[in-house]
Amino acid sequence: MKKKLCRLCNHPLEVMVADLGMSPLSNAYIRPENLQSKENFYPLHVYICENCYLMQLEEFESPDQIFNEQYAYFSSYSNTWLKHSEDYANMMINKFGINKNSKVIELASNDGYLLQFFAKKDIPVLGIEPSANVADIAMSKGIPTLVEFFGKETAKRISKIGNKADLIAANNVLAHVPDLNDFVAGIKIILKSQGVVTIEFPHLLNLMKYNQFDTIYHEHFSYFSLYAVKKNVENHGLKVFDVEELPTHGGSLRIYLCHDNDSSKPVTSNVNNLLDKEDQAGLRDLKTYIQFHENIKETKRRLLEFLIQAKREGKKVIGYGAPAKGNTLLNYCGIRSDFIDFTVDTIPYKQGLYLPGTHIPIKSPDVIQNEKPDYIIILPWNFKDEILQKISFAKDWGCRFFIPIPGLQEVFI
Ligand code: JHZ
Repeated sequence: MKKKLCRLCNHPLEVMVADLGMSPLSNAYIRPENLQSKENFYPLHVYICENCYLMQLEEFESPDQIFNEQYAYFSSYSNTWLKHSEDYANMMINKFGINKNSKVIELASNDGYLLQFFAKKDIPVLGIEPSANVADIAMSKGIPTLVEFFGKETAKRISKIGNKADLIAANNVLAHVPDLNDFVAGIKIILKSQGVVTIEFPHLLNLMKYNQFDTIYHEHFSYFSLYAVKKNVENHGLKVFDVEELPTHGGSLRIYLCHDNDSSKPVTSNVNNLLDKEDQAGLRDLKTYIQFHENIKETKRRLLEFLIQAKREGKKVIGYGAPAKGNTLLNYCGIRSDFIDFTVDTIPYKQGLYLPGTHIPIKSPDVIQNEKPDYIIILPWNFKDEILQKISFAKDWGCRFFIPIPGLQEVFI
């Protein structure tokens, strides 16, 4: 058997952190006419590199099989996320003087959810997005978008035609990149000499601390600490000059990068403070990862216990949301429509489809009123507050609301 190697530093990958069984691709929602066809399942085994501490999965499906014209994730369907993006745009404009003479490039620009806030202020933007269907939406909003994967090759091509950036944003994309070295090398190429890069990613510290194991799926090749990302970008002539902790996606980091020779941007104390915090949380101690596996198994036992009891009592249980993370949870726990009748999602593209592996139907949230469920399990727990507002009407018939992560718990409005 071929030896597994760390995708960042090539060290042999020998420590498996968690075994989440076999799972289909999390965004491979199923059309009704394909329900009887075979589905591909792949091992969902998580490894930690003992050298650079990058947590990672092996690559079973290449990115072009995942991010294509059928990609089901549209960033603009959450008000929370749109607000986060608008606040970011305003902050960058003020903090770094981004203006009509600047160029903002977003890597994995999705449906234009972020660049629209720069474009509205007449700031030139360019999106790079490999999924044609979501890129089309961005273009229909007037956001120029290149439909391709980003890496060294694309970077060379676009910098040749004068497309270097004053600001590069890369939100929730790093995890989706199998060749991290190629991606970061590309960033170095398109960044102007005084330019700034911000990268947001869910923080490994929170994934471990709050048991967010459902965010592990094949589309996410890696799970990042500041320690691992810092090493990576430094190898490519970039420096992390600041870092912020954000509440998004269960707790993310936003790191600020510039060229390593850009002396106009001194490194703030936030960087070392965060590295210390990671150390104290045991991110470079293998024992932390063993405990994580135990927590995952206990979450499964508790959730199943709750559902078995609910079904014995004849309760109608539905899901809210059809996020990719829900598919890891449901497949790992073996929860199908025997436990959860159906789920609902506001993204029209997902309505009428079925969840991969578990074949739970996805409906429009409009059906909740008629179906009058007893319990609703909110699968995108990261949007709990926004969703609770939307379903508060179900309290009229005594419906109760739950989130599955960090462990099953009832939530209240
Ligand atoms: P959401 C995504 O993961 C995709 P997912 C991606 N792989 C990534 O990296 C992470 O985010 C960070 C629905 N919804 O965003 C919309 C409602 O129905 O938590 C979505 O289907 N009503 C790129 O897919 C889902 O829930 C609502 O009011 O796990 C949310 O999915 C809201 C707010 C959402 O991420």
